[in-house]
Amino acid sequence: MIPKLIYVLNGPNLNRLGKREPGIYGSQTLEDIGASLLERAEALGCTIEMRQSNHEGQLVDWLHEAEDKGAHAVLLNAGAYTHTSIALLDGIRAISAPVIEVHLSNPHTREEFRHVSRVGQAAKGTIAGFGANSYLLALEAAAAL
Ligand code: DHK
Repeated sequence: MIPKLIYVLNGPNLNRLGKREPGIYGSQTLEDIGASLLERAEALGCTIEMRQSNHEGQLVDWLHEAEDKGAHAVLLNAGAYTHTSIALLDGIRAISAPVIEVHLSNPHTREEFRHVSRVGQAAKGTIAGFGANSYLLALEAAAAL
């Protein structure tokens, strides 16, 4: 069976995971999360393409790339662009692959400006608040689509 290709796109400041506000985002690095995803992906019959950028346009380009490469789904933690980026909202709408919004923290329990999600307006669904485990739960959901 051909493995399902899952893109995992990470936005600004997520390259600082492990050092960045560990009380909110936990102690695992993005590399740690990538390693756990890889392991789980294998068991689920998926392959993972994981990326991180601090630049909005790069994330849009990768959404298009995911579509062009025939991705089964995209997991997207757009960091702060979640709350501001109409370019990402349009980018999600511009592809047919389902996008699952992922967050380590639960933005709804935090500052008011985090309560709005542009990404969430176009996402298939959202998994938030489970720390690094949010990514694994999102992968399970993506594999089951
Ligand atoms: C990550 C960020 O960088 C924040 O800007 C979001 C999200 C929440 C997270 O919890 O993964 O507000």
